[in-house]
Amino acid sequence: MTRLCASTLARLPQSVRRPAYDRARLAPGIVHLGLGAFARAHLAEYTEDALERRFDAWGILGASLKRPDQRDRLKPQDGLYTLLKRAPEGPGLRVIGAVLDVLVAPEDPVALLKRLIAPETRIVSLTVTEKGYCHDPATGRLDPAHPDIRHDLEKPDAPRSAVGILVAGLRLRRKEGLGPFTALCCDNLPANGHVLRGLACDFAALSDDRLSSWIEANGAFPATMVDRIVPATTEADIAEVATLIGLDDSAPVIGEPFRQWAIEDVFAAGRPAWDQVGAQMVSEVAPFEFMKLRMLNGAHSSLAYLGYLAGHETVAEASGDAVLARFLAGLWAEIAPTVPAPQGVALADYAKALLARFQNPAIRHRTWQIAMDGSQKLPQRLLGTIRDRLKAGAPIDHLALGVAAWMRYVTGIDEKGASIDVRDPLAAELQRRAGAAGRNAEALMRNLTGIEAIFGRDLPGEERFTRPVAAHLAALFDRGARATAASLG
Ligand code: CS2
Repeated sequence: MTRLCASTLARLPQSVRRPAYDRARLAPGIVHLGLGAFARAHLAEYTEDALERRFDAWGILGASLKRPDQRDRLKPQDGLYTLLKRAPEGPGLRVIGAVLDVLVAPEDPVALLKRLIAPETRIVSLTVTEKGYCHDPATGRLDPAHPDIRHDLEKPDAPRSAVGILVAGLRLRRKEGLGPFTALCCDNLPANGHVLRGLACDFAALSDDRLSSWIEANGAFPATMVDRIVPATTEADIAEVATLIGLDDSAPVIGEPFRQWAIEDVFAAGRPAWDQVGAQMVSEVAPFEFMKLRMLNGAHSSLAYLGYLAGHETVAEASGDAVLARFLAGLWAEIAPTVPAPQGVALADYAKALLARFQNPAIRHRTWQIAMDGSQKLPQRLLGTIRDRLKAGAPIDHLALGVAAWMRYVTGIDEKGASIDVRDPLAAELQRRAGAAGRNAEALMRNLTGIEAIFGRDLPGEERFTRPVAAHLAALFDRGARATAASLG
């Protein structure tokens, strides 16, 4: 079958939406670090809409920080790819044109730095996942001992971490007398703009205090809340897209129809007209972020661990299980009082909409995928909520079960005795600590809560936290995830 690319665009069936602007005139204004499926289904679609609304030099140049596969798939397609939106009532198809090219940083770090100091680069956006920030998830501060950070301090002109790349770009721009680009964090971190600014300043200060002060004074790091459920693309998706569009596309992305983006409107050098295509430009992102990280991601992670242990492959299956759906309702009832609702939003409606999104039968989002990197996710998804509940003297039964399910999951053995492929930057440490405890719930809870980068210094000594977690953990070992969730009532 013929491949999707600029010269075959015209062959798409009428039903497939395609770029409604002159792509040949599009120049890059955004460099995106970590051009994975999420960014191509979220930032790139908003940018595509903005280009159609008001054409300007806001093409996206992607940079992969590790592997070449996105470049290898997208380059032969001139950057074009299909966004397949899966709704219960049927699919929607759109070919996105906003991505112009993809660089692979480790192959040619100098080419990437050149792009960062090009005057036309006005935004550097990032989706590098939680672990990509080389920080301590419990405190949000840079981990100066991280191997990538140590590497970048030694080789500042060939950086490989996202923070090292950003700071190298800012350093060179300062040297050239150029203003900074806006660094736009689009990852699920709390206060993500503020955290990224801190990381950039911390990193710069390790070699040059003046650069750190310059970044502090001049840098632009808007906070954002990003939302769209985007499961990893499978071979089956690739085959289905080919049938639907009549062309081969090696790089389609799959997403739900829902999308949301709240952005703090503090850009250093302009931005696309995202506000005209549905993004919410706000002065305070925090209420959106609390709502999303705690209600959506907190529930997603808890459901992923419990659902995986209960034998559910996808979120739709897990949330369609009456016992787990009831668990979710109880969990949201614990989370909601800790969330200051954004203006005009009723949290009960938000939770109802979340359940419908989770249950979307057209999306196959694997519990295993969401279970990944729990050590980096737990602090902002569950532990902050738990701290707030404890402060208010409120019960944390459901939240504690979410944490216990993570502990049970990282033992690496499922309820049938099969091994679990635990993916986590701390996997070796988790395995060591879990292995030493065996099936002793109290010991396992102690060993894991002892990881300060996750649980901080306070939680291990907080009996109102450790007691229910250990009790749930014992129940998970004895009776399994479903029965334990059912016992919460
Ligand atoms: C998920 C998120 O993989 C995960 O951990 O919870 O990717 C989630 O799908 C998105 O944040 C939704 O916006």
